[in-house]
Amino acid sequence: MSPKDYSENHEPRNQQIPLAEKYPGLVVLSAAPANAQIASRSHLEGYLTPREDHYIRNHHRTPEIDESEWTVSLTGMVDEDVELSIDEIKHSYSTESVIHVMECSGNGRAYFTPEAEGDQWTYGAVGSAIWTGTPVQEILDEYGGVTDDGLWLSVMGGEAVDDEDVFCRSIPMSKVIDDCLLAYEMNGSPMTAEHGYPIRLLVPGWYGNNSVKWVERMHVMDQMVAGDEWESKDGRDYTEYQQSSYRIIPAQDDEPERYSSLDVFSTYDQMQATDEIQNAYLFDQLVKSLIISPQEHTTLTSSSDERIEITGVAWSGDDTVERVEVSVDGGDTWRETEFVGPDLGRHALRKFRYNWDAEQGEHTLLSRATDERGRKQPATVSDPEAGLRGIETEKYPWNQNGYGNNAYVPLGISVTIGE
Ligand SMILES: Nc1nc2c(c(=O)[nH]1)N[C@H]1C(S)=C(S)[C@@H](COP(=O)(O)O)O[C@H]1N2
Ligand SMILES: [Mo]
Repeated sequence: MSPKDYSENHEPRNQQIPLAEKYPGLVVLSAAPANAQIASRSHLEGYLTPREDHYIRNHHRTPEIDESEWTVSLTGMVDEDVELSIDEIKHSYSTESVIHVMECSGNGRAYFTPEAEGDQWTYGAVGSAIWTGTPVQEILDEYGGVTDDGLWLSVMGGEAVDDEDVFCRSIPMSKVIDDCLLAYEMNGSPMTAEHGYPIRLLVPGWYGNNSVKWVERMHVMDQMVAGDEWESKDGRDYTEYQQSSYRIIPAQDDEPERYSSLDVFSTYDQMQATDEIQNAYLFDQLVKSLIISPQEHTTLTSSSDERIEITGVAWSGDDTVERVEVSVDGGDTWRETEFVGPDLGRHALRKFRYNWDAEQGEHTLLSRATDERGRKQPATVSDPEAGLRGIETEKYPWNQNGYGNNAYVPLGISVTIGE
């Protein structure tokens, strides 16, 4: 018997293995397309979520790709169109790594009443990984890509078959230049097929829907994908996931207006600037936190010299987490927590701790994070009738597709302190 070759070019063709077997730490919401979330908050305890425990969110089938045959084309406002091999992307440019907490914009959809359409993710469509790849800027520079502010890079996934909508996202050029990678490794290993093997876009700090997997083409444009040309290019729609999905659409709205360009990129700001943009796009992540310990529904004992430690994690988008408070009385009063452990950068997890001198009885524990611009998690999700477009008076706006929910009350836990 010859030894097995585990080199990176031999990513096993193991898609015959059922999803639940390949990812035992995940709860499968749907097997085809693959959608699965973390089974427990404790998966977020480390600074990195193991590759097999990182949530999966796919719209189409997972493609089986041979990396030696795959290419990424670069087209649009460039000197000349080119096709890049994975080998060139990996070896002809510098290599950078970034720790990024990636959250699906549908995370927390399960807490909408009435129910919003789509898979009912609770808190588990979030994971932290160190992503390694090539800065997109270097590739654009090499081939004369125009990188002025106001331009867009539309990045297209290669997994759609027949007349399926192409998973395509237009990313503002300023964000591409500052932060984006064409990533080929996750936590130091090649990505699994489900996470985008052999190549994906990585947009640090932004909702997962921006980090296009199985990248097949990058197109430099002076607008986002919008309009007839992109709605029926070669018989397929490239605009669905930019212009129709991944928008904040309150109950009273029909189809959202399709903008060809924007100059406000913060999701939060778009949600507030209701005169300019009626239906925000899901770009950077809203600030959020989760208590990890103690666990839900536990009975604990407390004595005067041994306090109970409340720990958890917080993350945000392009603005760092500045502060996390906890409440042990369901939100009546709040206490300041301290950050513990290293600050691994603005796109990484922040861990917090509070030593609780607990009294006997039943307690509802909540955590609430604030980012450096003073934006706090709201308490609950609004009723659809409220018609909100942005966060107002402690309410997260109910929206048709259940996106972006960062309200803290549904994430709370209850514990009992015994003698
Ligand atoms: N090509 C392509 N890229 C994609 C998707 C997809 O369906 N197709 N899903 C997106 C969404 S909605 C999310 S949240 C992330 C999930 O990445 P993960 O499965 O590695 O966690 O991938 C994004 N990139
Ligand atoms: Mo997502």
